This record gives sequence, C-alpha cells and structure tokens, in this order.
Amino acid sequence: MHTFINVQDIGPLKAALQEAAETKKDRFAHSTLGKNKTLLMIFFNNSLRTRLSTQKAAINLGMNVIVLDVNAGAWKLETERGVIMDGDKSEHLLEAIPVMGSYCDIIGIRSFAGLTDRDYDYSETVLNQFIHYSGRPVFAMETATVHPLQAFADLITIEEHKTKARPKVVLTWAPHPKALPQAVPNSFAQWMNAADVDLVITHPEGYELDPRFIGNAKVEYNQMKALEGADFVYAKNWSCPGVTCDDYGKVINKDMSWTIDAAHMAVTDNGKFMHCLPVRRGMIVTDDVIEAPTSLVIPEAANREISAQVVIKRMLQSL
Ligand code: AN0
Ligand code: CP
Repeated sequence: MHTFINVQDIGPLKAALQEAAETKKDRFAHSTLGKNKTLLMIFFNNSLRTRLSTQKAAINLGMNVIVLDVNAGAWKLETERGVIMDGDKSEHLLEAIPVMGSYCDIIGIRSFAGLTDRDYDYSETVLNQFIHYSGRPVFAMETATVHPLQAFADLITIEEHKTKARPKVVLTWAPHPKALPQAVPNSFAQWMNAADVDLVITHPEGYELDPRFIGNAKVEYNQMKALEGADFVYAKNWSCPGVTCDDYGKVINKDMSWTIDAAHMAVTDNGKFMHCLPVRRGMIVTDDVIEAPTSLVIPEAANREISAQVVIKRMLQSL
C-alpha cells in the first residue's frame, strides 16, 4: 500500500477487519517488521489521539518515529506555487517535502481544511504535494477532506459491537460554536457505504455533504425520524460543505435541538453512541449520554491504535 486516503486503498474490508482483529489479539506479532525504518508524522494542526495512537502503532511494529509540529518550531511554510515570498513564510513546501522525505521511510500527514477556498481544500493540494514530492508512502492523519484512520477505527468498533448482521448506522450533525472540517463525516460516510450497514445521514438544510461521500446513503432532514431504530448513533459537527449554498466553511446553524440527549437516544434500538473525539459536552452530546454504558467513545478511540497499525504494517510490507 503506497497511499492511505480512501476506503479503496485498504482493499477488501473483510480482510482488513480480520487483520485488525488479529492485531488486537497480539499487537507485537510483527515487532521486528519496522526495524531500522522511520515513520515521520507531520502535524499542521493539533492532535491528541492521532499523535499518540499512530506513534504507538509504529512502536508496536518496531519502527523509529519522528514527530514534527510544523507550527511549533519549523519554518513557516508557503504552500502555493508562483508566490513572491516576501512575507512571513521562510520556506516553500516544495523544498521542505523532499527534505523531510529524505529522513524517513513512511510519512503521516495532518493538514486540516482551511475552510476558505472549497476548490483548494477539495483538490487536497497539500496531501497531493506530499504524495508527488516526498518519494515515500503517505497516509492521511486527517487532511482537508478525509480522515480514514478514524473511519477505519469506527468500522472496527461497529464490527465489535454490532448485534445484527446489518446494523442501522446514523451519522448525525450536531451543533458546535466553531467551524469544523468535513473530513470526519466524509470518511465515515465513505467507509460505511463500503461496509455491510444501512447508513442514514441527518443534518439541517445547507449541510449536505459532497455527493462523492454520501454515495448510496439515505439523507433524512428530520433528525428524530432518522434516529428511529438506530443501532449506532455517530454524532459529529461539520461546517457548511458548500454543495447546496455558497457558505463553504461557515457555521450556518447552531440549533441546539440537534444536541444528542437521552430523548434522542430513546427512539433508537438501544443505540450505541459514537464520536471521534474531541467532543464538546453540552453542544454535541449531553453528559448522561456520553457517560452511559452505551457510549463507545473510549473503545472507539482505543481502536485508533489498531487501525493505524494495520495501515503502517501494510505500508512496511510494500516498501
Ligand atoms: C477536528 C475536526 O472536526 O475535523 C478533528 C477531529 C478529529 N476537530 C476539531 O478541530 C475540534
Ligand atoms: N479523533 C482524532 O483524530 O483525534 P485527534 O484530533 O485528537 O487526533
């Protein structure tokens, strides 16, 4: 595997889930595979889970790990070509990338959407520059439009907790004070479309995701109706995707009736609550719902180590 961006990159999901289950049973079964190999993790944005779980996964495989926080000590990077660099940016990404590639064997990259220019974000400009100029396998640790390590961990979690062959999974928008990217809901929808589940997406008008990610999912604007009989409730805020209106990247709704509380969970089929974290209590979900035995947020986060390990292992095997 040379890139890990979309669900297709992992191949058949059954085999990937099988490998995840084996990894979980013995995370040190391949502890020499990564000997003398180096993972470089590059962060343009904050992270708790991705930083720790991906590093742990690489260590389980015997790798060395270097972490670069671009905004905490590296030169400020220009990302656009054709710019006269007379401002505060000292280095161009097009030099920085091959230099970084020369120090490692695999690269993980976190680079959130800027949420100002839809075309720039949705063409995955920064990620593609890393793929083209680093000379290394590259995996997304949440880029402008996708967060596949999260979606893979979510799928593993659903597989572990489902009580029906084909569970009903509801992806629901929830309110948030700040504009957030669409990467998490995009990838979640893409992976659920590829998995053996019934996916329903619910959100207020104007929050329609890109059709490429919605796929065959049912879109239901009535949140309560969408949640009826749900086996899994996957809450997430995202800003306006700019598909049906011109407000790309903006907060166009703060309707607190969308916050997941006990009344929302009551219409599900003993539904399990999921969220990728970090989550704002009182905005996305109430304390009682996230603290209930039906909340999967902690095992879900723990599975980030497993999804990362499967991905890094496959990249090591194809070096
Ligand atoms: C980010 C987002 O919504 O994409 C990261 C989630 C994994 N969340 C925040 O910035 C709060
Ligand atoms: N879920 C997730 O990616 O968390 P972090 O932003 O803390 O890495």
